[in-house]
Amino acid sequence: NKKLKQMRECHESAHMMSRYQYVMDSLLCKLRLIDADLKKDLKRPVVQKITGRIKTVESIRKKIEKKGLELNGNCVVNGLNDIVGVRAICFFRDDIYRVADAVRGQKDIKILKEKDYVAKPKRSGYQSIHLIVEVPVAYYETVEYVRAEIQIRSFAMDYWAELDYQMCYKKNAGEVEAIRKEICGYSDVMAQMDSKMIELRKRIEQETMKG
Ligand code: 0O2
Repeated sequence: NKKLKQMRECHESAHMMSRYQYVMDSLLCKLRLIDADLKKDLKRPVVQKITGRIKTVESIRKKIEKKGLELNGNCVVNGLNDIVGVRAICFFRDDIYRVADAVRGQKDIKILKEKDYVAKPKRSGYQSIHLIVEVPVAYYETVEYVRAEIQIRSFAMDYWAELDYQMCYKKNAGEVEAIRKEICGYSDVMAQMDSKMIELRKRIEQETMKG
């Protein structure tokens, strides 16, 4: 319809795209700096991978329909916070909280909302920390604030989420019900694995301290 056509034109305009690109790049840089600092402090690798994406118009359209969201006059979708999304994947589960703390400590970005799906996984079994942030984009005389989502998760949680995404996440209810149930159980297996790996790392740290 007319509104969606308008949104498509607006989303894909050079102005919007460069704004989203800027926000994504600055968040990626931030995460790289945070990783470098943590690595230096902890004297071991912390972040395994950092990625980012800008949501496609097709994906925005689907989310608008699914959630019944409204477009406002400036083609901003009210309630859609993740057009820009970045992700930090950590080797160990306890490090995701260190990365989240470091993000909270950044002076130039504002945290609007936090979701801890690690402490309380989603019904699907999905685990991750999500921080909804607002990033300033400065122009000559004005500053615009753009929302973005930072997902922080462990290597094991990421492995689970990527496969769940491929096999279940956006499928219709009923279509993959049995698979969904089974994969949900493996989310616990990932959590156990994460705990075990922390135990092993701590044993090595103790040995190193003794020696
Ligand atoms: P895509 O394709 O990754 O962009 P809310 O804030 O509660 O109003 P929202 O934004 O759906 O609603 O928040 P939520 O539930 O925290 O999920 C945001 C993103 O987390 C999703 O984005 C997925 O990337 C990921 N996610 C959430 N639940 C699951 C899950 O069960 N399995 C997997 N694999 N990923 C999940 P999008 O826009 O849905 O998709």
